[in-house]
Amino acid sequence: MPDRETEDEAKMRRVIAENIRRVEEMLQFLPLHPETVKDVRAKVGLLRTILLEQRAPAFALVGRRGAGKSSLVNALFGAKVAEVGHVKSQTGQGKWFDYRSERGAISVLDTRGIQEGSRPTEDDPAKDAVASILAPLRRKVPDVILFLVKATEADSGVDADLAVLERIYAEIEREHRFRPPLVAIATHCDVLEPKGTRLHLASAEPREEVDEKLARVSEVEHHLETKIKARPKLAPHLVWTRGLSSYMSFREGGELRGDERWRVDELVGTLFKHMPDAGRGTFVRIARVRGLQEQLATDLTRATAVICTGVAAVPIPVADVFPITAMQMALVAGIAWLSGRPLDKKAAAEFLGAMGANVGAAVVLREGFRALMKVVAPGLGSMISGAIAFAGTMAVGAAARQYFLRGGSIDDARRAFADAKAAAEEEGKRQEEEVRRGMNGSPPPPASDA
Ligand SMILES: Nc1nc2c(ncn2[C@@H]2O[C@H](COP(=O)(O)OP(=O)(O)OP(=O)(O)O)[C@@H](O)[C@H]2O)c(=O)[nH]1
Ligand SMILES: [Mg+2]
Repeated sequence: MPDRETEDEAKMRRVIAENIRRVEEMLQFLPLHPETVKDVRAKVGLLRTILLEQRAPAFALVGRRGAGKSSLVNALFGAKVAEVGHVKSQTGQGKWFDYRSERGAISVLDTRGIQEGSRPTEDDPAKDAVASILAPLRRKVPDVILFLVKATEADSGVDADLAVLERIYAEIEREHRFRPPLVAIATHCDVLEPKGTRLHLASAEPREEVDEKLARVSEVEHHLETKIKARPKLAPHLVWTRGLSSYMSFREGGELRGDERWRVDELVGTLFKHMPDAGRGTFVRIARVRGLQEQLATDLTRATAVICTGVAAVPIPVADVFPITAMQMALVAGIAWLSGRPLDKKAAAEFLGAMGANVGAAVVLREGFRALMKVVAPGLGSMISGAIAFAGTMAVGAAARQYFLRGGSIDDARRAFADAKAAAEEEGKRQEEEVRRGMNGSPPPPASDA
């Protein structure tokens, strides 16, 4: 659950929760094939997780002083949230800390001081630096462990760090019976020779210089990967080894002065891939990688469309229209949220209304759902067919992606709506047929006149 929730957001969440509950209740009574119900239930689960059960993603950052742990946190946010540089190494480290922006928080366990090994800490001489990091790992398990090494120092001392990493894995395994994926990162790749060649602006640099630099990056990656693969306790968990640069420069006040990040998007993609759904929504809001926002929004759209097809199979005319519209509104609100906006019911309703041909926002608010229904059910008065519910929902999702994620105008969104609706019609029919086939021996729902 995102922090600092406004009253509006809390209200929107309650509305979504209520609708999800209704849909789940309905599923019990639907004369659907158990397999279909299972599928719809799984999709409802995804919706619930993304929209209602979001939490901060949790990363453990393992790396020695100056490896670039704080810089990496800033690189993920694209803003200064962590203090970079030469803050004096503190003893008694090892606490989960929530770095936050208005878009959400990432929970980080910073292992600063870990390479100081077994030197006792001031406040508790019985504990060494590693032990002080193991304690918080018992309280909370990281989604992913990130191991950071300076590209220029990948040769020296990596073995000592990896020994610490093994202890960390052993502790997590013992405590949680879980082994988080391991992502190995060579930081500071921008300062590899030829130093002046800018990897983040590679197309503007001489080809052979870039190639030379990339060859050095590969060398470091290979070295790092070989070291990790040689350790049977770590090797099975390693999912990614890459060199990158997280260098960003900020003015006193925190505004961005220079951005030399290279391959951070790739890292974001990897972290996204290897974290549970509950952290994904918050993560794509923070990291703002368009492709991942789109991916999650597309998953949500499809899930909602399938749910609506199932709901449309309820043989009670009024029962289906309300939840379908409500689910679509939740979808719009969810996509807007993924883009970084707050969850906002009014904005979602206005947007849905604007997608209906002549339905202005004011009318929508005054007439409420009756007006909204025109969007999905032009021939209202009877049931919505599953095919229309499916295509309409796919259209709503496409329009919301166009508007909220790609910054299109309302007109662009309308066009996306129309295109997606036409494109989804065939699939809608297939989906509906599937639902009908799934109805065990019960009569098919009355045909729609739309
Ligand atoms: N050129 C370059 N500099 C980097 C990169 N990552 C970090 N730095 C710089 O390296 C120094 C140390 O980075 P930090 O992010 O503070 O490192 P840290 O691991 O958090 O260090 P401690 O908190 O002391 O353990 C800072 O001056 C950063 O600006 C990078 O990818 N490229
Ligand atoms: Mg730091």
